[in-house]
Amino acid sequence: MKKRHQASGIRRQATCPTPSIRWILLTLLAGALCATMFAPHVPAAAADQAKPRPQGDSRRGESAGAVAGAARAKARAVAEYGYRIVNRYPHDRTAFTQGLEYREGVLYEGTGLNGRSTLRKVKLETGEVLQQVKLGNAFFGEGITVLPHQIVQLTWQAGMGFVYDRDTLRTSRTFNYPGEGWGLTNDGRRVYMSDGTAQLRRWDPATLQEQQRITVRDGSKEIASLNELEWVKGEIYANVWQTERIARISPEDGRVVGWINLTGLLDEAERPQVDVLNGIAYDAAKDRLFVTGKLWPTLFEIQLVPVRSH
Ligand SMILES: [Ca+2]
Repeated sequence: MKKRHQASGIRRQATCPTPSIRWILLTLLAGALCATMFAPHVPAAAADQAKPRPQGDSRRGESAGAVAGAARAKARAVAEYGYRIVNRYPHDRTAFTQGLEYREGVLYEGTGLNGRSTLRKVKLETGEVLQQVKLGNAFFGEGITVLPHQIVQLTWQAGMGFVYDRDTLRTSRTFNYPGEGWGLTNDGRRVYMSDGTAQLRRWDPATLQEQQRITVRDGSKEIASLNELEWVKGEIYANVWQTERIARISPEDGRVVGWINLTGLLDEAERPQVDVLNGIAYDAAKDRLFVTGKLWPTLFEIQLVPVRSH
């Protein structure tokens, strides 16, 4: 527009009678017309976009902030899983399950409650107890883990654990630890132990001496009441006491990398007679995952179904 006004202004002055001035004016007029005709068409918005913005431009700031926020939210989000029931197996309704593992065709189970605590080998398909030992009435049995030649069992508040010969289930020794005993598992090189807090202890499997503790967190939130544990393909699975959720935990730093939601696994009609979900076992040879609960009538083989991935 500005150029058009300039051109029309020149046209209004083109009545000057002097030939040389007229020639100069005509030349200028032609130049102005050419400039108008061949100037690139730039819409106002495009022109505005083409301008370099100062670094503090508010719109650009909002956009970068939104991107950063979305990235943080994505980093915080952990994978979520539901489940599909693959098989149902009978489970002893009187077994107050506190520890569960599967090795070479045998289910190993530790049970709790004073006067009812046991360590047992169970036939998966039938729930038949193949072999068992009872703990003294003073002991409330807790988590177990199976080593190549031994089985380790915790007790809840006695601060004492038992080591059994894997074949005979005879007690070979006892050991002590501070605090409460809840869950156990091992990866072949290290034993992991839960104590009801958000911490996992790492033990030397030969000495059962503590080497390290890691704190389990989902983002910045500590996840307390970690109970029964299981080593599954490089992660520690831990069911959280009084919930129907299993945390999938990185053993390196305690970070929760996924949640398994087992809501609805047990029929509502069976709920009044049972206690909480507790008990995870993994059959590494056949990639089978088993879960059950205290006094549950059923042990489930499940497959995880992703609900939300990273
Ligand atoms: Ca287990």
